[in-house]
Formats: sequence, structure tokens, C-alpha cells
Amino acid sequence: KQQRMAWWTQGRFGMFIHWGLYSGAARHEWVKHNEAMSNEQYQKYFDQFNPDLFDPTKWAKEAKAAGMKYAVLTTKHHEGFCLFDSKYTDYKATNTQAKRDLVKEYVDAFRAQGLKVGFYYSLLDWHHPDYVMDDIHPLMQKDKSKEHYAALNKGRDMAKYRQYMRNQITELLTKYGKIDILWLDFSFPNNKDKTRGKGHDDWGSVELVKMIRKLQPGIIIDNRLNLEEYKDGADFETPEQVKPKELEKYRGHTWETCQTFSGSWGYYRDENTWKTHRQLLDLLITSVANGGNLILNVGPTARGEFDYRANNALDTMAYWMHANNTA
Ligand code: FUL
Repeated sequence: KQQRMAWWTQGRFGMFIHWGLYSGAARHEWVKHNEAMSNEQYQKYFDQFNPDLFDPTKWAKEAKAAGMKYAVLTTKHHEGFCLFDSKYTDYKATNTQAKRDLVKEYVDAFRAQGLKVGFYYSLLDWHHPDYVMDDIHPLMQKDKSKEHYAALNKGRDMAKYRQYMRNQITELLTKYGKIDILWLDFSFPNNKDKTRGKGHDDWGSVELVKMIRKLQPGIIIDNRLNLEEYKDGADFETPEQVKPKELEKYRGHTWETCQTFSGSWGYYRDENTWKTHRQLLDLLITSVANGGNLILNVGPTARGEFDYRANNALDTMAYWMHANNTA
């Protein structure tokens, strides 16, 4: 394990990229849930998706200049939309005006800049017809009663959804060459009351990890499969949006803190909580000083560009890296 983690531990700094249909709504990647939207109501973001300004080489160069050594892109977020050309769904970028496999272009561009390449894949899926809806499903928001739960879930079959995930993860790990990180997201501790969030039995986590390690023996996996007790189930912990002063308690663990520029992960145009450049540098320095990694998130617009505020922050980090690099 130490061997396969060596580059990651050494690298320390990565770029998270949350990009999907929600980028078009431009008000949080959980917008479907937050506004309790149906598939029909959400369809307009699929119809309008047209990333005409997408230039992954530009993204990769910015990441590299800022000192980042790896990236993780949302191949599918909770909304269920796939940026890659999957055989197992029509809900994918190739069927939008983009008409192409955006994951492939990302992989090629980031690899060409010498960056390690990671995939985020959501365990939650608010679009798949077999996905059993729970408390945090968009359609459960207005009525969380047992009756509503039963009515919504008639005929849905998690075994079929588990197979769908296995098929898609197999595609991701066999069609794009060597993949360095898999970031699966997310679980609740297993609970008997299935109306609550899901845990490792729902995902078939043990079998999934075995499959992943077989397909990509060198891959690094996050800890959100709810497999803490299972040897080799997780390679690193994922403290999310924690304050710099709280990072000290992770000393001695293997961890990566994931952080946003503002609050949401998906592009949120009108959010006014952007961290200052000083705060961002503090996060990076404090993470490294406490023996961890920082993965800093960019939420590109639906047209495929980084927001000017993200560009400015990345430029500042690049300048800081340049000025302080003694290697
Ligand atoms: C969370 C997700 O629900 C967020 O949308 C985001 O992807 C973050 C990194 O993980 O669990």
C-alpha cells in the first residue's frame, strides 16, 4: 500500500473538478435535491448542455502551474448524468449537444501535462430507474412518509443498480488506460431503516473494491464505501470542508481534505462566499504541515470554462508556488 501511495503522498496537492448538468443551473450540484425537482423538470439542463468552450488542456495547464500533481473529475455525480460514453445509459454527454466523450478528453489532456488522473463516481444516483429512493432523494423532499417511500420505490431493484455501477466502473477502469485514483461518493453507516441513506450492503462495497483492485491494481481508493473494517477497503480519509485549525487531528493518518473556493462544488454563479487567496494558501500549507493532501475544487461553467474568480485564485497559487519553489 505504501508503495502505491508514494506519488500521492509526495504530490500533496490536487484539483477536484465538479462538472455536470447542474453547472447549467449554476446554483449548487445538489440543485435537483434542494429544489425537489423531478426528472422532467431537470431535463432542460440536459437539453441545453453545450460545452462549447471546453478546453481541457487549458484546465490541465492551470492545475499544473498552480503546483497540483493530480486531478479528479466527476464522471457521474448524484444527478446520474455521465460525462463519458457509457454503453449502459442514454443519459450521457455523447447524447447532448457536446456529442463527445468528455472524460476521454480530460484524461488525454491531463496526462499530457504529466498529471495523475482520477475519477469521481457517485454511488448515489437520482436518475437511474432502479435506484431505490431514500431520505435524500429529490423526490422524497416534500414527503418523507413510509407510504410515499413505498409508492415511489415500487418495482425498483437495487441489485440491478449495483450491476449498473459495476458495469460503468468497469468501463471507466478499462477504456481509459491507467487510472490513478477512484473517488467513490458516498455512504451513511449501514442502518436497518432503509429510508435513510445507504451503506456498504446497498453498494455491494466489498465486491466492488475487489473488482476495482483487480482491474487497476495500482489505483488509490477513497474511504466513502463505508468499508473501514475491511482490509484494503480504503486508502485515504476524506475530511470535507474542515477548517485549517481542525486538520491537526488527522496527523498520523493518511488523508486528503477536499475544499471548495466558495461553498458549493458545482458552479454557483451568485455565491458570495469565495475564500480569499490568503485563506487558500493557508489551507494548503496547513494540510501539508499536518501530513495530508489538499484537493481544491473547481466548478466549471456549463460552457466548460473556469470562472474568473477560480482563475484568479489559481494564478495566485501559481505565483506563490513559483516564488517559493526550492526544489
Ligand atoms: C459530497 C457530495 O455530496 C458533494 O456534492 C461533493 O461531491 C463532495 C465532494 O462530496 O459528499
